[in-house]
Amino acid sequence: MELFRIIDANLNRAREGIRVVEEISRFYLNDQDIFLKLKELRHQLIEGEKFLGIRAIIFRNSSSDVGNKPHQIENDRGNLRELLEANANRVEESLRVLEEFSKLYGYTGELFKKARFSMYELEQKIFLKLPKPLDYSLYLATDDHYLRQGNIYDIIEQALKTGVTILQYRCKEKTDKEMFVEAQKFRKLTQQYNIPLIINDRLDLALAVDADGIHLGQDDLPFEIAKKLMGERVIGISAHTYEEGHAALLAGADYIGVGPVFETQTKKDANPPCGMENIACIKKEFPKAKVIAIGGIKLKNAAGVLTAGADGLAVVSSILGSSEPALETVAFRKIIEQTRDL
Ligand code: TZP
Ligand code: MG
Repeated sequence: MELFRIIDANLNRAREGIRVVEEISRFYLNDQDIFLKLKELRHQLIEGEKFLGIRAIIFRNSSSDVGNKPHQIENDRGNLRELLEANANRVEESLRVLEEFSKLYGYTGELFKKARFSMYELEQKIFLKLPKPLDYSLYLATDDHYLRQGNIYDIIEQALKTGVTILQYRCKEKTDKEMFVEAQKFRKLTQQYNIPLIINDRLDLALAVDADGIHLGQDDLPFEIAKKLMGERVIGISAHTYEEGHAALLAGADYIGVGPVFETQTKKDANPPCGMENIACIKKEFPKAKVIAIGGIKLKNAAGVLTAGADGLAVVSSILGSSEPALETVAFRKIIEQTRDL
């Protein structure tokens, strides 16, 4: 009888896990083929139960289940790939348990084994179709001051070639038409190097050039409105304080830019430096959140900022103002890779 509880628990776990994965394939990927295969897998479990000749639910006793303890509610969100992995693992493990325990009843467990292998295959298919999470490790933002110089596209190209992982077009004092022309150029350049392009402030411009996302400050459009208009595109929010960062992540921001961490000459209306404390506090509460440090980030302080918990370094003057932007970028990359290995 206790063994039937194991069968019941694992049939449920497998069904529930498949259902989650099914929803990803149905509503996110709109992939009918994968969706139907998962549905079939769920039906195979019903067949498996019949095959064992039991109605497992009869043996359920949730209240005396020693594993039925309330979980700590986590203030955390992963990404779709992580959600897929967690649920596919749950299914695969349950199918393995079903396979092994059904042997105790004199069955080969073949049906569950086959289902497990189908799940491995489907998991891989779905994984490859899901968007790769963005790499925020070296986030370069443009600046009007440097854009006035003719060769800015060359500098940005050098940076994209040598290790910048994300580019933000940030422009405060140009006409819409000028900004559109510049943003289009950055769109082309980033596409060439397969680097995501984020537009600062201007949602209309982001949509007009088909950017990958938008970055909003505390006084820009509210997150909910931006979300409605941006759909699946990335939304990043600037946060000066712990409270602002917390609110932005709870609202659903894909990342937050915390700063200015140090003194900066680049942003004229910048708040006083907030130091690295906020980064560590936010990461403690939201370990999976993407937290990017901005403001006065230099080679000399980069390792400290990453060690405090930042997932990425956002820089303007260090790279754009360098006489050797490619070397500067490579040096940042080296620090990032070294800190990752710690
Ligand atoms: N937001 C906060 S500080 C800053 C922005 C856009 C400017 C960062 O520039 P720099 O040159 O890397 O200090
Ligand atoms: Mg802004």
